[in-house]
Amino acid sequence: MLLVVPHQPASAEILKGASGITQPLGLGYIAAFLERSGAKVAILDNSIEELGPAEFKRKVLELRPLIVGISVSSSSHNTALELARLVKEADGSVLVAAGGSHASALPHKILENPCVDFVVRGEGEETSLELLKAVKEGTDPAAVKGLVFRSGGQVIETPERPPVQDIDTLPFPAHHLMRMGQYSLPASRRLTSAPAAAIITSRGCPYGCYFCSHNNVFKGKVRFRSPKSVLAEIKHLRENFGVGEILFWDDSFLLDKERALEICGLIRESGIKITWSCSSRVDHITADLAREMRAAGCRLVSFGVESGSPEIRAKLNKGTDLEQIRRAVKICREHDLLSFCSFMLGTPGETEETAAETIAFARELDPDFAICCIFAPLPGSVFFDRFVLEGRLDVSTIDWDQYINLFSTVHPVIAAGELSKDRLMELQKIFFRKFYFGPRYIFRRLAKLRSLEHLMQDLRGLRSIFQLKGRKLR
Ligand code: B12
Ligand code: SF4
Repeated sequence: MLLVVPHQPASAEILKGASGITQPLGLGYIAAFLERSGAKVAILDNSIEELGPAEFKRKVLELRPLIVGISVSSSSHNTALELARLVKEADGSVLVAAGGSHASALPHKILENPCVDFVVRGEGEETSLELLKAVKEGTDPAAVKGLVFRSGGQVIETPERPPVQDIDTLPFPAHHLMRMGQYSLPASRRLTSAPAAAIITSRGCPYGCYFCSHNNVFKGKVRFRSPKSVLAEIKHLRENFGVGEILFWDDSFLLDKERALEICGLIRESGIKITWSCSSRVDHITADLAREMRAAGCRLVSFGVESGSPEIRAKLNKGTDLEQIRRAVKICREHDLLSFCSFMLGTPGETEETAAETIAFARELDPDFAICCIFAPLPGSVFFDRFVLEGRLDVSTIDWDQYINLFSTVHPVIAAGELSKDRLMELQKIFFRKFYFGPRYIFRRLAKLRSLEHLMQDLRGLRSIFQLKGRKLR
């Protein structure tokens, strides 16, 4: 099986400079799971390799896989389907399976494309293995849970695949199949000059923010890896790939406080010197936790703040308030942890006044880094379903390239509140200008610069912000 990450759409041209590209963990898990059962697997990350059509077809012909599995997120929908077409052009007998967040939310829509043979819904490890066996042995894929496919002019949807219960039983992602040296962390999250890698230590999130699509893949209750398994992966990355910096990509790394404390304790006891960062909800970080995290090598915590307007926050069902956000950033400051806050403009109900509240709140909070996305209703989220139901979004005509919502070079997909698309793009620029180009911020960043590497990292981030200033919309 050949597992493919599609290249980024053209609308991500500015984003690419700042966002970095981290290891494709989802495909890495599937590859390792298949290899453990004796299958031959390869990973082609085209967001890194950027093979053109001819080279990609050559690669397919050279590897001759039974199945090409393509990861589909909303923003990579178009490039994913372009690759599916190229697979069929190269060799019509190779089967194409699509999986990932977007494919799991809209499997029937994806299957309308004749170049896609199967859609894998939800977690892909067990379903991919069973599908590969069925194809190899010529048995009926209808017996494989978690699939949607065409058969005899009909679309067959097999029963849902239950998520893997004990995620400690999964092998580590197949790093040996990735070009480890070519990955990089987002500009604002890069903390050292050491080789860096991403790890995911839990699956799922128990909250229900209306803009979020986390339930597409990790349904049901949250599952955690044991602290021991997390430490073993850190050691593995350090020993085999020289990794000195880790980004934990969990939706909320601090969700289980005891487990987070245990992970910190194990890192300290092991004597491994590793720098790391994670994401958390603002209501999960506490002073004692922050102290332990700092002592274990954590340098940055990222928070989803979204809006500075209480009225908009209620509409998002975020379940946290402005006071909790202020507290979280203060805890970071007091414990020498950098804070990174993500904001969003253009959600349902947004007005000039609420957008101004968000920009003012970002400045008041004054975290070390801030980004501001323009809202895009993700398939699988409450907002997406609402807009489709209200006739404000038509799934057949959406341009998925518009789903790049940070530094995009095309208009956002929808003006969900009272502000026009042009005004939202203007306000996004104003957000970055006001946040990053105030004298207080510049002075503080300069005071915190520790090395040439830090300076280079700041300059990379700034370059994208400058590009935003002069961006020409397609
Ligand atoms: C890391 C990450 C990123 C990294 C990507 C790095 C990388 N190489 O993977 C960066 C920062 C670049 C990124 C960017 C964006 N991201 Co992102 N990201 C994540 C995050 C936090 C973790 C992904 C991960 O590793 N998960 C762990 C693995 C195990 O799960 P998985 O990837 O889903 O894979 C499993 C299944 O999906 C399935 N599967 C996946 N692919 C395939 C393929 C086949 C063939 C098969 C059979 C199965 C299969 O099997 C896997 C194993 O079980 C997720 C949230 C989350 N918790 O997953 C959001 C998430 C994937 N991102 C999301 C979004 C919206 C974006 C952006 C559009 C945001 C933006 N500001 O523009 C961009 C677009 C990027 C792009 N070009 O597609 C959404 C996706 C929604 C959607 N409908 O597509 C998510 C779900 C966040 C959310 N809660 O809404 N992201
Ligand atoms: S935004 Fe974060 S907290 Fe809210 S549902 Fe998504 S992953 Fe969970």
